Amino acid sequence: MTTKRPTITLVLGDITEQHSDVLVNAANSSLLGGGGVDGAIHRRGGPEILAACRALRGSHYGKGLPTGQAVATTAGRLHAQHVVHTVGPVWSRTQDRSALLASCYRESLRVASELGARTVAFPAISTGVYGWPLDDGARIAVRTVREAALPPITEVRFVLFDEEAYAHFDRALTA
Ligand code: AR6
Repeated sequence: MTTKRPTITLVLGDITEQHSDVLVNAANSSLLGGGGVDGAIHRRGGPEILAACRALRGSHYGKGLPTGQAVATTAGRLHAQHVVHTVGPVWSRTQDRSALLASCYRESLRVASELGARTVAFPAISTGVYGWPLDDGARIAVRTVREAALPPITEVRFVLFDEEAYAHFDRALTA
């Protein structure tokens, strides 16, 4: 039997306004918050998420969550069951870190599927503060999600914050 691959959809908007079983956070390895998506998720999700992140630091991730890995917490007040936090790589001109970026998408989907999620919403990981070029970031995101077949996930939604990011994902999807 072949496993059905999830449908990929694109949305222009703010990930914190999405309704989805899992919302993915573009976090940093401290798990203690930051700017961009991370700041917005903690602001709108409320202190429960930070408390859960602190607990993870105290238990499994004393040294922080390594780049390319993913871990779940409560979604607090967000319209989701869980937030999955992943740490994207910082863009480098001299080093190819694309395997780590792909790993963020793959590991987030693996964690979401273990939680029984049907729908997963992603931001464009690493393409903000971490400086990854949008065209390449979009290609890696789409390619990695396309390769994944992780039941019960049926829909993967990329939530793009501006027209430029949306256009890059649209191009990657139709390529
Ligand atoms: N909804 C959807 N997309 C957003 C939102 C939002 N509310 N806000 C920003 N974006 P970034 P990174 C887009 O910087 O590059 C944080 O400080 C944004 O336009 O959030 O992985 C963390 O703590 C960009 O396209 O994440 C880390 O230190 C994309 O989301 C660091 O930034 C990712 O931008 C992680 O940097």
